[in-house]
Amino acid sequence: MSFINYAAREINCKLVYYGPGLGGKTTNLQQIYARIDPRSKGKLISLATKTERTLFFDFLPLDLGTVRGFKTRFHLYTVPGQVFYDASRKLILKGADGVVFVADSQVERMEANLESLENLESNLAEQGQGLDGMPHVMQYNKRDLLNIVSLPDLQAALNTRNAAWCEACAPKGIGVFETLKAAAKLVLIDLKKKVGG
Ligand SMILES: Nc1nc2c(ncn2[C@@H]2O[C@H](COP(=O)(O)OP(=O)(O)OP(=O)(O)O)[C@@H](O)[C@H]2O)c(=O)[nH]1
Ligand SMILES: [Mg+2]
Repeated sequence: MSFINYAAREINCKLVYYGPGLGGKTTNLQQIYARIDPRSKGKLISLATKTERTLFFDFLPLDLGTVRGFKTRFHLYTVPGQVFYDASRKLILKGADGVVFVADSQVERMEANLESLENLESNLAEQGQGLDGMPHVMQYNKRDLLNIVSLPDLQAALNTRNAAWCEACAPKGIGVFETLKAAAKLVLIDLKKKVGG
């Protein structure tokens, strides 16, 4: 649910990075944060456990240019991927304008990918939404590792809706901005539809 601030001529959009634990969501945000123009970013807030796993959320307000005189500001969040943090995921997903699903390409994480995708769909359903109506991008992360699932198999298993997708190696910044740009574009197209033009 984007928030349009007419006084400030600013559109605020919420983009949520979703996916299985240790898939690379937080790494995506860290890379974006490290590489973006300091003038266009806010503070990166990270609440992590002692072992560096995200407990609650990362938050990065980010300006991505102007749309018809309105500045677009994207707020990026990551959910905690570990199965038992579902309450946090539900909270963070509320009001999302778009979702990036960060899948872990490793063969042994396919089940976790599928479980997380199902969890995303059921949490969206709870708030009266579906993945079909939600602008989203599939990111196939960890392409640098050896024991990974082929692209066609990932697509067949995870991208049955034929959403935009991107291969990535998040710690090296590969695919990170491509994913963000694709997601931001979809969110803005959706927003234009909703405001009628
Ligand atoms: N080799 C490799 N390692 C990666 C890649 N992306 C992330 N990692 C590593 O995987 C680990 C987990 O990454 P995070 O970004 O913390 O994963 P997360 O999805 O935020 O995990 P949760 O917060 O538990 O949901 C870190 O050690 C990262 O450096 C990748 O593309 N290749
Ligand atoms: Mg994390």
